[in-house]
Amino acid sequence: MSLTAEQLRRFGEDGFLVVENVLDRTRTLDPLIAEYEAVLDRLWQGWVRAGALEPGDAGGGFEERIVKAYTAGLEYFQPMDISLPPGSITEETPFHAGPAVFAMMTDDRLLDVVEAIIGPEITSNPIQHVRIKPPAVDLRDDELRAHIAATDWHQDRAVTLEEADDTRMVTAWVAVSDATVENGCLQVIPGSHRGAMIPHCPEAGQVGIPARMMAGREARPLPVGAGGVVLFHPLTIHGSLSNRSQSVRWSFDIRYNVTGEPTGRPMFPSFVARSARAPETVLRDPHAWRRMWEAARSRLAQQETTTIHRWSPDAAHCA
Ligand SMILES: O=C(O)CCC(=O)C(=O)O
Ligand SMILES: [Fe+2]
Repeated sequence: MSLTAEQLRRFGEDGFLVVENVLDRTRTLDPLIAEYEAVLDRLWQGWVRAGALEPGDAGGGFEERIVKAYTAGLEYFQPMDISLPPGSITEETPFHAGPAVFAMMTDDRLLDVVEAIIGPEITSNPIQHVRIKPPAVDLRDDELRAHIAATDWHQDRAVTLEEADDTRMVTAWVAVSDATVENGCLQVIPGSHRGAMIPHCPEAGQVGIPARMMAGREARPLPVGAGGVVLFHPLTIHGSLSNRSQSVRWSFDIRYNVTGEPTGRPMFPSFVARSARAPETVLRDPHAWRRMWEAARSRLAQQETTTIHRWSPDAAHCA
């Protein structure tokens, strides 16, 4: 699967592209969902053992368990995320770097569309997350985390360090459940990638573009079916809607850059996902990938804090 000339032209013009049916349901999505069910099952057993949940409470299916865990104040996000968090990291900081996630990130059909945009020397960039978002009605009023509630307007370039300001990269936003306007799909400002990087501000638990910089811009929501992907440029302004549905909205956002260029998060591990020039450098072992993250965690546990972006709330543009 590749992109047509017309799709590439639209990506160049708009700064984003919706591609339906990239990931195969039985080959890629089902194993991914099964892997996360197992992760949640282990978490659940731990919560029961710790007395945070009633022993008899099976919780129901995946979605019911997510909502129940959230409502009980149990932290499900970080143990399911495919990255370490910013700030303080310890040897015990949980994350999930499972084989089905690795298979999704290195999926041939996905890499084909990425190759159409950044070429055949592809590095998996470590700026990556899972987003499993409960219905907004179930969220606490003060819930502001972008992996759980709606995401504020931002450019992905702004969540890299300066070293990656010239890196050729692309974000692939992968829908695991159908993403709809109602359940909080991605939204973008078409054509915004042709502008410069806008100063961002750390505020309200996220890093976002100050509201006055968003005035007069027209947003486009991007619904996409499960297995579909939204590709976008690192300067494309985007965010996501809040989940007004009754069910959980689930996506991954992963990134790729041209091999050899700075990832923008050098303290986290990247790997070669595809290479025409040096195919022997491609990482094929999911366990080696997990060990890279474990090694990064041990390293980062030695330091007080891990900083992942350049923005200060004290900057003049944030006043
Ligand atoms: O899914 C979301 O809420 C936001 C995703 C995002 O910011 C990204 O994919 O870069
Ligand atoms: Fe983003």
